[in-house]
Amino acid sequence: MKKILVTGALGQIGSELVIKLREIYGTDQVIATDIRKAEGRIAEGPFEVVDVTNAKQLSDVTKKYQVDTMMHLAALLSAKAEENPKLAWDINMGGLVNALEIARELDLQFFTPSSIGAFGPTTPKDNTPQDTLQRPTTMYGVNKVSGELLADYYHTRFGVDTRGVRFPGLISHVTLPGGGTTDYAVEMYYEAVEKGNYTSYIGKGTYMDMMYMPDAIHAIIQLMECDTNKLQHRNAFNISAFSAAPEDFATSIQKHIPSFSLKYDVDPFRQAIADSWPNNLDSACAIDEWGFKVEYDLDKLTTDMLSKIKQKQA
Ligand code: AKB
Repeated sequence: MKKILVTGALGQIGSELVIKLREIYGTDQVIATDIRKAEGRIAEGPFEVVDVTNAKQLSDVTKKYQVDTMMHLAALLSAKAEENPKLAWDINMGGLVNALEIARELDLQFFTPSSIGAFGPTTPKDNTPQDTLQRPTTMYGVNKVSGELLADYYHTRFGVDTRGVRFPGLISHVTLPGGGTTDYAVEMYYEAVEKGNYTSYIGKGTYMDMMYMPDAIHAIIQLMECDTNKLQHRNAFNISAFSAAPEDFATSIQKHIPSFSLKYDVDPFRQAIADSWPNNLDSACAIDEWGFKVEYDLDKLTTDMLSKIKQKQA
């Protein structure tokens, strides 16, 4: 039976991944860690406060629980990283290299996410290939490309079983994202229910890849369970559920809330980040190598998001 340590467990992905992993492998088999104290359902199982930039603290907790797998999620997202590039380097790269060193020493299976942010303005924008130009212009992107290369390096040089995906914007009703460029999509659903309108900081016609959180969680688990011999692109599989611009979300929401209205007040800072990213990725390698598949398209996601947000607020 797997024993898994998750860093950044209170974040947008971690808070749902830990619950799912505990359902599958058992509560005591999944050790949640975060720089903040445990809260909500995450507090119902093993939890430790860990700062991933503190190598000894991370190592001590990993050894204490004798885990065989690490899922390293602790990181700053794109907009936050751009506001504080040095801090982003310290957390995103310092935390990652600490985690990889522990994986090497203890022979752990290892997952860490990359992102559509690993691409840059010179990357082909449409049907972005798996293997292509990566010259990102953001600190987050620099961290993500470096992270992909570092994780590949730990596999080829030390034989660590590293795996990862390039996540698109992730949409969830459980934990709000913080400091990302794609966060507008989540905000739009909440404000559609609460106010009936939304002002988007991302401009009309700006397409980015998106995915509903249950599909993202499923993808992580599927990739980690996959036979190692099937994987050629270990650490940076392109995956996407659909590509959408703000007006596409609005049209989908209007099928449930006809009076919903969308306005724009573009934030040049986050718009510039979005403009440097692809419009839509080609997920063919993930489909071929480990059977990546999603359940939610935009309209199915909208139906579920709106009903879950309404239930929460009832
Ligand atoms: C962000 O917007 O920073 C993230 C991402 C696409 O990596 N959601």
